[in-house]
Amino acid sequence: VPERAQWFVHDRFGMFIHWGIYSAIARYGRGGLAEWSKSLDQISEEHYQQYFDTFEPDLYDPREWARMAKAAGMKYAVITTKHHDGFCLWDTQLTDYKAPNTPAGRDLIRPWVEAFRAEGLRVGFYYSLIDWHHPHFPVDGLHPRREDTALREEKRDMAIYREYLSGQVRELLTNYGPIDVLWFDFSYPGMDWGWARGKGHEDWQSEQIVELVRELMPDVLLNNRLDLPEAADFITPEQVQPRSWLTVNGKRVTWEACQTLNGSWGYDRDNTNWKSPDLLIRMLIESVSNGGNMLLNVGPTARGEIDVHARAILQEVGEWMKHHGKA
Ligand code: FUL
Repeated sequence: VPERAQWFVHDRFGMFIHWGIYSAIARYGRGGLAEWSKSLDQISEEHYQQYFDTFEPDLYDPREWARMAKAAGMKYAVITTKHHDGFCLWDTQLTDYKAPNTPAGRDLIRPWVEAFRAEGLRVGFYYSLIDWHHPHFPVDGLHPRREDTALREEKRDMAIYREYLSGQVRELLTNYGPIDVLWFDFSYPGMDWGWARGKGHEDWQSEQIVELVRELMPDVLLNNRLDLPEAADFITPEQVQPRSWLTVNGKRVTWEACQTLNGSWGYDRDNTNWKSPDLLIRMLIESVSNGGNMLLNVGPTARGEIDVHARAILQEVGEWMKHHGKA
């Protein structure tokens, strides 16, 4: 394990936070993932706009989130600065599609970073490579084909989107102090980006993204979703529980299983499929005993609250952690 990842393999337990205007939809898309609603339920740009126009997180108190994470025994946290819908929680200068232009009226990432740092937690940024809002994002193979798809594809220029992407990465790595994890999502080796565009890292020019990241912040940890295995500090099994130490080409690697509380990443109001604290603790133990981390997700509401069920679960996990000297 390289020097920069020492803390990661020691700390082991983190909080994942999926929050955005999709949190207001608060229900699952067809695949069961609330944050995918726009794509899976084929919500039009015009219709989706209402969630932007009414995004007002009056209960948002990142200090409370940070206290909750800490009390649960978590040592770091990763938040969605931008998810696939393209909405940005920070005050980016590169698009108007951002929290300061909603009724929220401000950068929501800055106070988040300050609050988590103040509780002694490390901070990470999730950043979506996919962007359903950007006019130059290639319509990808996962996005349902619509009537206007061909037309939209024709006009797209990946080079413009790449500029945007690296510009935003630059903002995130220069305006918020040291960041511990950069969690890109997603492009995998061999993934086919569909009709209009090439495949994976060549299209993203992931090598250049990595170069930029390393120039700006040599010690930030990078996940493996840039389709560039050699640049990854850790790999990210999703919603599966590895039962042994994960390997790549026969070599043990650093890994982090990301897990949901109820199957959805984004807030899903009617979903009562909660994992029990007992199960989650076992999953954490299973991860750690096999050399892995667990990044456990919460999906706050559009008002900015971590809902009462999630809170109760975290609290119980925290009691176990405390009892075992881990919190
Ligand atoms: C996936 C995304 O598509 C999901 O919405 C979620 O963010 C998960 C952690 O990664 O690839």
